[in-house]
Amino acid sequence: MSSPLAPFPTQGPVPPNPVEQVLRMDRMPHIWCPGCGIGTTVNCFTRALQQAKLDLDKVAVVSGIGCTGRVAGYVELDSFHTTHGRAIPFATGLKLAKPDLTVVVYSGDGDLISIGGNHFIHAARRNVDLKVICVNNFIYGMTGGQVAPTTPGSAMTTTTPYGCFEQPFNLPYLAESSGAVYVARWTAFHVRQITHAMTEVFRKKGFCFIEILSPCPTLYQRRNRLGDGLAAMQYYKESSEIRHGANTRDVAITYQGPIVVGKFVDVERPTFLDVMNQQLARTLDAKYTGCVEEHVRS
Ligand SMILES: Cc1ncc(C[n+]2csc(CCOP(=O)(O)OP(=O)(O)O)c2C)c(N)n1
Ligand code: SF4
Repeated sequence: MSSPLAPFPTQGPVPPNPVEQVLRMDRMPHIWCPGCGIGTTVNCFTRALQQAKLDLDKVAVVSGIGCTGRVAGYVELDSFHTTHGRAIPFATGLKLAKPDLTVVVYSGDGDLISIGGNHFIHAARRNVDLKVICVNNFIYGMTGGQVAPTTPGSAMTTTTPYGCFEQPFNLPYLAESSGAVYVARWTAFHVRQITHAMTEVFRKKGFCFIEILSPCPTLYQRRNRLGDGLAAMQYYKESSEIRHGANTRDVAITYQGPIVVGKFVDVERPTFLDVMNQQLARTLDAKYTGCVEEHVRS
């Protein structure tokens, strides 16, 4: 029986890879381990940028520190690799100084929710117009696999050798209750849905949060004897249930348990800049020009 797939061409010019246009190819090979899910999310990100037809000169990526934090260094955009936990305050400053930019924060669960947790809740409360992408591998990857505020109960990490006994954050619930206007969760298996979600948030104003569950075969999978990156993908595929609009209270993750994915929140609320402009115009009347850029610079 003949194969339904066309044979991969082995001769002739290699077609250009559309993703490469958005990557700093001179920095390749990247540092991520085989089977790590971070690169998969970056692939989705580059495709979403192209699908949303954004002017790439008006997109900035801000990362903190960690394996995920390295994303900023690999994208051919104005990108900033900041300090640990400070991606959100840096991005907030950038957005307030240059309101016409699409500002993306791309970081790990430890960076965003542990050391950066306070910044996260306040930026969501203020509805700062940031697109926050959180790669959640349930662990501190870069520093050797310590427990994170997302590590599920009973999971092994270097700092919980008898199993984690802390209650992890349910990130979609945290984001929604802090004030995020868009909240979604996908896994590294759901590449089309991730790309779609990223495209949606590029078009939306306000604090948008996408959590992406992602394998860390080197630390999380290995310590828990969960197999390689492919085994993690199999787990995501078999255990995920798409439930758009699910109550975020009900989407907490348990160790190797079911995973609720989907778009949970998509609402409208005035952004920090909208409210600030209204308030200052009301108070200062004609003296207020409404040009935030000028005010910040003067
Ligand atoms: C102030 C400060 N504290 C601690 C560290 C060490 N550190 C670097 S990355 C990191 C955690 C990274 O975990 P996560 O954000 O989950 O990213 P991953 O590496 O898993 O992608 C820590 C604790 C640091 N660089 N700076
Ligand atoms: S240590 Fe884990 S998170 Fe970091 S690159 Fe390797 S697999 Fe990815």
